[in-house]
Amino acid sequence: LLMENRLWQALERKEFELYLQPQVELASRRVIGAEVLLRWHHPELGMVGPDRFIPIAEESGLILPLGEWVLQQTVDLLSRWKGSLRLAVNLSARQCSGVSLLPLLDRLLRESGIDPALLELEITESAAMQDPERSRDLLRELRARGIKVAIDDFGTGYSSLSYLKLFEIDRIKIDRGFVKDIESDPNDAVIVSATIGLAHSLGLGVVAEGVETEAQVAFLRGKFCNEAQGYLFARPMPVGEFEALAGSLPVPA
Ligand code: G
Ligand code: G
Ligand code: G
Ligand code: MN
Ligand code: NA
Repeated sequence: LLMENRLWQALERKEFELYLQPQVELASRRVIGAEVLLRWHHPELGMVGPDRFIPIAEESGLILPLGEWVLQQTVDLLSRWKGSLRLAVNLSARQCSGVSLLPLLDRLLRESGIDPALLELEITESAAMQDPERSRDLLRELRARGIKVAIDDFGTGYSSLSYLKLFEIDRIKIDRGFVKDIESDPNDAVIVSATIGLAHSLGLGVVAEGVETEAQVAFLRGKFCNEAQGYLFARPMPVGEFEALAGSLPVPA
């Protein structure tokens, strides 16, 4: 409860900050965008990661005003950048099942005039499968507005393939749990390879998450994986650092 109260104050006190983790085109290593990852500067605890506060925010309902703040900040960045770089925002289950997301996005798109295709929303299988019918309608509405939709942590849910059949999406993010051991674990190599092939066959983009080694890059390029994200390229970083990096492409490995 203490943590919960502090979280509500944190929003008013502007203790949250967007961090951006670059996403690169694998063939060129050019930065093509970033995933938005929230950070909390707690006055006593220091930097607190989202794994520790997103579940509490989700439980308490704070995720709605917090998620709105994240989307507003993200759209402000896209508006300031005027084109080319994409930003991907994580949506929680509560944001997907609520009624406020579409009106919020409509307002943000109208006020900013940004190209909706530069905004991508990441939804995990487990969040979408809490209410599949509703999620299907939501994703359809998002895509009707030109907003991109990615499945996050693909392969870790209980229904990845039915998800592909049920939902209209633009991109698959291969969970880093599969990428981690592609060099050493033949099963993971097969799973990643098949997922990339599946994405291509369905006309979807594919991002490999958690790329940490050149050997992983070589494997992924060999399978024609389009895009990647991971510590090899860059860790999540403050917006100013990302802007400096994106101004000096490509990323040195
Ligand atoms: O950087 P990492 O520790 O940065 O992020 C951990 C998890 O927190 C990720 O799985 C990510 O999906 C989640 N997360 C990060 N930022 C946000 C956010 O703004 N909203 C939601 N709902 N989840 C987030
Ligand atoms: O405008 P310029 O040629 O410097 O842009 C270089 C790259 O940085 C482009 O890919 C551009 O899209 C990207 N970029 C977009 N907005 C910004 C920004 O606000 N700051 C920086 N440094 N780069 C940006
Ligand atoms: O939403 P999602 O769970 O996919 O969020 C990405 C998470 O993965 C964040 O916590 C981010 O900090 C983390 N991450 C990003 N790149 C790497 C990486 O190369 N290795 C590891 N171990 N974690 C990563
Ligand atoms: Mn994500
Ligand atoms: Na993920």
